[in-house]
Amino acid sequence: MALKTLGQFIIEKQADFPYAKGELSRLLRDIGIAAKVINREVNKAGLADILGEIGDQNIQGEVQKKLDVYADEQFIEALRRGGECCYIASEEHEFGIDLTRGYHVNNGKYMVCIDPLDGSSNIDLNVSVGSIFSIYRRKIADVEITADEILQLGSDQVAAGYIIYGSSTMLVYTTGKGVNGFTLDPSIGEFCLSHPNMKIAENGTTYSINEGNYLKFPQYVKDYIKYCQMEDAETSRPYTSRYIGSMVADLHRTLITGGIFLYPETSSYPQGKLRLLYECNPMAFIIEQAGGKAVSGQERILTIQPKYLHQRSSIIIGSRLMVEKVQEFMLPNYDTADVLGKKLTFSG
Ligand code: AHM
Ligand code: MG
Repeated sequence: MALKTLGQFIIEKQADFPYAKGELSRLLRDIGIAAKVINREVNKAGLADILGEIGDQNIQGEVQKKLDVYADEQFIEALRRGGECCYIASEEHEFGIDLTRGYHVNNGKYMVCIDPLDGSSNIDLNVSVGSIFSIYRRKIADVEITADEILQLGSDQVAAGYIIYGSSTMLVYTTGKGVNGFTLDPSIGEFCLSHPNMKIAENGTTYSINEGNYLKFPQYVKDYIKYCQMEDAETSRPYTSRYIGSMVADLHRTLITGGIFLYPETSSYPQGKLRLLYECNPMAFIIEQAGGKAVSGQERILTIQPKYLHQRSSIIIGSRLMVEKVQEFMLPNYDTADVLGKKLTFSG
């Protein structure tokens, strides 16, 4: 069977957007190019010290950068050169980057939020890391950009995706018409369609949460964890626990095998830890497009009004029935004792 590259696929899909003149396609292409360059560096992460000649310089005399800074620079340069993006919000920058000013002026229609290298604390451990992106259209063109123009609802995203740098490198994205996954074929240097029309199972048997925070969780999360651990043949419990600590990797598994991922509010992070604009919203868009669900408390992630750029949110995301089960545990009149069995007692 002939391989379909990301570039070919994007062009084919352009017909889905009658109003578009190819700008979004070019923007996605630019992101794909940045992803390949970042992939190359991530792949040789363990060699960084060996390849650098003196101190922090590599053999080309370039200063060696931490990979998350490097990834950030690659995305910004690719978006600046591509010309379709006018504004970038990145995890690595306190303020948004206005590309309508500076040495290469862009007046493109699109604004992009990025987490250039998510889970970067895992980089030295050879554990999968990822990049996440979220794309919005400018609401009002032809006027000067203001910083809060990027504070749109997640439901306004025109596209979102992630790249996982794992045992193979994949790019998964949606433009609101389903989710498609592409695997990088290193022999030809192209992302090739490998996972068309991805769907998440309605239910699953894997839960993913940093259980080290157990004592800091609200009661409904503690109760849900106990529920996952209890034996019940009918619902295939106890469930399996899997937590990599790299959101992209944990959600990629959740998308493929079904399951649930939680990063709830904790006593250390009362609003949740993960960032709404470039972590929760893009992942929520992808998982919803695959048939799953993503909420913060009882609220859909995609309808939370962002108030500032690095806003955090709690998130419960994955297979629809599992997310809805956690939401039941939140209800004030929910009879937890009845569900979990009266003989169990909970402490902490
Ligand atoms: P980062 O953007 O600084 O890499 O942090 C985000 C990461 C996510 O990838 C992951 O889900 C989470 O932080 C893990 O946090 P914790 O170590 O508290 O479980
Ligand atoms: Mg991150």
